[in-house]
Amino acid sequence: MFEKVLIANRGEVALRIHRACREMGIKTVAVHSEADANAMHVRLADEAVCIGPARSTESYLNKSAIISAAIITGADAIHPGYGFLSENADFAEMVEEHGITFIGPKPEQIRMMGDKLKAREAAIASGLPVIPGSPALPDVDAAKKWAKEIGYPIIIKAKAGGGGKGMKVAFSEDEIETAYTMARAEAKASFTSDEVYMEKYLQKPRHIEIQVLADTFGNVVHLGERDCSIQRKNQKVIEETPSPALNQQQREEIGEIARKAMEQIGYSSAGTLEFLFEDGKFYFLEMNTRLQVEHPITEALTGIDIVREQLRIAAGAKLGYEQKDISFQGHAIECRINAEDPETFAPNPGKITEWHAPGGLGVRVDAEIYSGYKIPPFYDSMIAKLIVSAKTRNGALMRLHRALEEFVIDGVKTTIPLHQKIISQPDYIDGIYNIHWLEHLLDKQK
Ligand code: MV4
Repeated sequence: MFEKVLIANRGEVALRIHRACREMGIKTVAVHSEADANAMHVRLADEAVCIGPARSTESYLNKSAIISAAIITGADAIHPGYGFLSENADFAEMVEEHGITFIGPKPEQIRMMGDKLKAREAAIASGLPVIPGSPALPDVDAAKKWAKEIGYPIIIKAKAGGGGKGMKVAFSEDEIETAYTMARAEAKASFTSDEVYMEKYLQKPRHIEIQVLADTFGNVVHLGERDCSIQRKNQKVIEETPSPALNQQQREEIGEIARKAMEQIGYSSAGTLEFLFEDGKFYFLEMNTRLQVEHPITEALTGIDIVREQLRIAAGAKLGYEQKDISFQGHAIECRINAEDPETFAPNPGKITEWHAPGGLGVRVDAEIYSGYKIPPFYDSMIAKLIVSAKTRNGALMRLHRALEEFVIDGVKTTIPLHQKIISQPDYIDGIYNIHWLEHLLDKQK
């Protein structure tokens, strides 16, 4: 096992990784920007290195500063967390070139999944169901030809995309030219490539993802699904598992399909396969090769520490269990709590004057906040994750009401009132929602 791991991240995920390392007897190195000198992950780590100014391009995205910090402190592995450099194949490669282990999949796998068209091809080859779609579209005429073939409505996506950027929908041929031109321009502005492709547009899907774990010996297990349909502007707000939309047969089928596909691809580490689910059918969307924000709800059902497994796999250990050894117990829901105005969603950084996290049976709070902590204005506004679990969905919902009520965060506005509103809606209570549900709810209340 590693002796010392450098955590190339900040916020709750830095603390999350530190906790897994501590329990495994691994020493930790925190890296931080000048703005994060007082952060909890910096205080708890065995060592800390300042890697640059507040702006993340000069600190948390500064590859050579991070690798230098690892060399200076003698860290034998780097965990990238989520966001920042976590899905940067060049960084993973650079880390390995310096004789340091990158805690994640091989750079080639990160690179392949980062190219949405290549990921789609790999998905098809490994038996995953995909949405009817096109190859790369060189011009508007090709776009029109493929749209006729696929049938309207269609969606044009960036090959190097993800996260919803550069996506344009067209409902008929007269909308194609604008959609194509705009998608291409957005892709050029945001990504390394301006190539685009097309898929049939699904109008009311749910977003369901499958968590997998794979070791470097070809052993793969899936850890079930997460329903992440409650989102706003491509940012997830609440996630739950199991999905209220699936029956046991659908759940086992998609889990097994995902597991076999990962075997076929030769994937290793933790990963997540994203699907759209509509009218009883799954369609592969993309794969995330990193630890995800919402991983704790899966941990709540399976009892498996996903970060610990990432560390073990990266150190060359075998999974040591099979699919049949994994059991799923109860129901879990996660709320992402942001320092934002709950109505306008304007970021609201500042000093936390009072902090009291809820507790009790089935309640987990992942955050790195303390009373008196000053949230810096330079980063993502997520300040805490509240994860509740219980034997049933209703039990988890009741517990979530209780825990949200108990939460005290003073000094900044937070999205706690938004969560209270969402979980009081009859449709949410009944589990009836799709990826547009929250945005519709917010529109209605304007
Ligand atoms: C789609 C889609 C409908 N049909 N593809 C958005 C983020 C990117 N990862 C893929 N996305 C979508 N792709 C087809 N063919 C709808 C979305 C989408 C979405 C997907 C998942 C979660 C939230 C979403 C919000 C808006 C659109």
